[in-house]
Amino acid sequence: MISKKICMIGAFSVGKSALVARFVHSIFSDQYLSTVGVKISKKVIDLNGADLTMVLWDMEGKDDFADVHMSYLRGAMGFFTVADGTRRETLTMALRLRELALETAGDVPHIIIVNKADLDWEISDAQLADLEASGIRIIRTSAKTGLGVEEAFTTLAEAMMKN
Ligand SMILES: Nc1nc2c(ncn2[C@@H]2O[C@H](COP(=O)(O)OP(=O)(O)OP(=O)(O)O)[C@@H](O)[C@H]2O)c(=O)[nH]1
Ligand SMILES: [Mg+2]
Repeated sequence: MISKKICMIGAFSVGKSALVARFVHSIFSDQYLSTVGVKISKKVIDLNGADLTMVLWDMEGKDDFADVHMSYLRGAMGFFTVADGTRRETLTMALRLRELALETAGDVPHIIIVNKADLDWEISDAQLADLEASGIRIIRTSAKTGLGVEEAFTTLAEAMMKN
C-alpha cells in the first residue's frame, strides 16, 4: 500500500488540528486544545481505485518561525500551510513558513489553506487572487461546516500521486 507523509503547518489556533479532526473523524469541536509537538493521524483514501494512506503530521503552531520544528518536515511528500481568514497576520506567516518548508522538504506539492470560512474574514478575495495569480494553490475551508476540507486533502493527494 502506498503511504505518504503530509505536514500541517501554520500559526497557532488557525485550525490545523480541527481540519485533521474534520477530515479523519468527521467531527468538530469549538474547544481549543493547543497541540504540543506533533500529533500523527492516518486516513486511508480511495484515489481512482487505489488505496492511499495519508499520514498527517499535525504540528504545534508557532508565533516565532525560528522555533518551528522544521525537522518534522523531513521526508514530507506534501504539506499544507494553514492560515486563519479572520487574522491577516496568519497569512503572512503561512507564506513565510511555506518558503521554509520548501527549503526543508524540497519542491513537493503543497497548498495554502485559508480556514474559518464560516466567519467574517480580514483576508480579502483580492489578496488571495493575487497569490493565486502568482501560482500559489489556495483552498478556502471551514473545519466547522466541512466546506472545502475533503477537496483540500483530495487535491493534495492527487498532486502527490502525480509527483
Ligand atoms: N468557526 C470556526 N472555528 C474554527 C475552525 N477551525 C478551527 N476553529 C477553532 O479554532 C480554534 C483553534 O483550532 P485548532 O484546530 O486547535 O488550531 P491549531 O492550528 O491546531 O492550533 P495549535 O495546535 O495551537 O497550533 C478552536 O477553538 C477551533 O474550534 C473553523 O473552520 N471555523
Ligand atoms: Mg493543533
